[in-house]
Amino acid sequence: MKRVLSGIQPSGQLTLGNYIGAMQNFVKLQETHQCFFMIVDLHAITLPQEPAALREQSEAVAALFLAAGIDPAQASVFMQSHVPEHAELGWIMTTASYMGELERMTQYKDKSAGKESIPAGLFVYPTLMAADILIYNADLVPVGDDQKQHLELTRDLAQRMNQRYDTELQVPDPYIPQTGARIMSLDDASKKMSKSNPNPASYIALLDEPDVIRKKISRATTDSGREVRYDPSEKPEISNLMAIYAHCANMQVSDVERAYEGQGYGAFKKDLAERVVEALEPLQARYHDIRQSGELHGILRKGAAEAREVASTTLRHIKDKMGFVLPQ
Ligand code: ATP
Ligand code: LTN
Repeated sequence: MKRVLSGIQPSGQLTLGNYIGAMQNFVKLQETHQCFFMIVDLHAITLPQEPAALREQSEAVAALFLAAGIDPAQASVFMQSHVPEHAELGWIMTTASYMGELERMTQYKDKSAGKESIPAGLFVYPTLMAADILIYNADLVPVGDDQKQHLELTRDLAQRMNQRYDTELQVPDPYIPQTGARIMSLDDASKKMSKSNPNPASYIALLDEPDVIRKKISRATTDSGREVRYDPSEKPEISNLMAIYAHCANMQVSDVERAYEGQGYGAFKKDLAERVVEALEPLQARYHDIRQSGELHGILRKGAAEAREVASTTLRHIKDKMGFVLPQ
């Protein structure tokens, strides 16, 4: 069975962008692949996190994975920090990478822009991500569009290691949705929807109450004109809302366009809010059940044990090939 690995940072409340860009594919792929899905807490601390918030958000992301439909009997769900092999291979991958290639990463450039002192962890972030993926020899990595560049670096690092040390690391492929790979911010369609945006009106959190969702959608900015037409370059704002609609209602954007022919933005946005509420309600109900059930930690323990079995074998293989004296 081919392998899949992906992760989401517990750096805030998960948004519809995370759901549409990544989690919906996690759920789909678990049917046909051996899957590892983790909460990347070691990545989240590349920007300062308040300890109580980090703990709460990490548990919330784990519960949301399950609420979205990830089945712990089919996929391994775990905290990155519970598998210490990630940090160790992360260091090895840092030594295999060059400053120049890390300096080119747009996520690094965006997140460090305007900062007086740039945390070193932000800079080496992609080498830890490469370790996350290579340690499972993942074939596929379901992510949103913004992670494409990190995946390319991961592929380069895998090939470099294979050439230099004769390791047999799998060179992974990204798995990116055709529409919805980049859900944009509700207040500015030139920026991606992001859970760490300080303005909560810019995103829909998966746990937003129905009335909050309705309010955020009614206030979302829209392009001039009134035609509900999918055209991301000419009409980026309405096209973004149409992509959200299509994913929540399980339709094609072309069908959404047809359904709203001759109708204005007002009617469309009203219906969109209801489609989003309907899509999130069952997920929210399951989320609350899971948080109350007390089963989360057992599931994470099992997931980490499954993950460690694979991760420790790969790490041993890499260290052996590199010339480390292995403990006998
Ligand atoms: P942060 O703002 O803290 O960087 P984020 O919201 O970008 O967080 P991540 O944890 O970095 O979320 O991403 C988790 C997954 O969700 C990744 O696969 C990422 O590509 C995807 N993703 C994040 N935002 C979007 C978006 N707006 N549209 C589609 N996919 C997204
Ligand atoms: N860098 C990703 C999160 C992430 C990830 C991974 C995704 C960390 N490790 C491994 C896929 C595979 C992000 O910022 N969205």
